[in-house]
Amino acid sequence: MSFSEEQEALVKEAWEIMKEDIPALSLYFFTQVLEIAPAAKGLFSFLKDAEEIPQDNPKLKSHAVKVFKMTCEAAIQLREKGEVVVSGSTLKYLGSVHLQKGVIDAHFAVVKEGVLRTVEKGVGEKWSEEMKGAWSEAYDQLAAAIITEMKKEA
Ligand code: HEM
Ligand code: ISQ
Repeated sequence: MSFSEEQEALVKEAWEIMKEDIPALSLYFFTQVLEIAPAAKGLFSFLKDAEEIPQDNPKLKSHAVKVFKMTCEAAIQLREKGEVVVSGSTLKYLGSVHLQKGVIDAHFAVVKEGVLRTVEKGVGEKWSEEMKGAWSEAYDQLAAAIITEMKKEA
């Protein structure tokens, strides 16, 4: 299935809205991920020794933002090229970070659910099945690229 201009626009539209509320949405994103998989807390350096999710941690925010921005970039590439292309060095870095931290395939579905819930919350009444489909597709393709790299390095 190819990725349409409309789908690309839905991903971009959501991110434009979400950008305005990064602190709250970053917190919400981590809360969702940890609600689904509490053990994932131990994987993140800035969470593992904390009692609760820190309310104003720059690392937490920047990590959350990276996941959304990269998914947004994946959507643009999917529409332009029909596939997600992550530059070689970035992909190698992503593969090795996740491998080293002990991330497994199954975690990607958890983070996906966290991404979708956060977009839903972030965009409010603009949320739709079409928007969900567009984010899902872009995330899946990006995740597949990272997982392939992790397998190469394992
Ligand atoms: C680190 C992106 C999926 C757990 C990172 C970093 C990026 C990233 C860019 C490096 C941040 C930095 O050092 O500047 C992504 C993307 C994903 C994804 C785009 C999916 C498409 C996952 C999954 C897990 C995970 C499924 C498992 C829960 C982690 C952990 C770190 C990390 C534990 C290291 C955090 C630390 O510094 O302690 N990720 N990630 N990631 N990611 Fe992911
Ligand atoms: C995975 N990788 C990097 C950052 C993240 C933030 C929240 C949930 C999962 C993540």
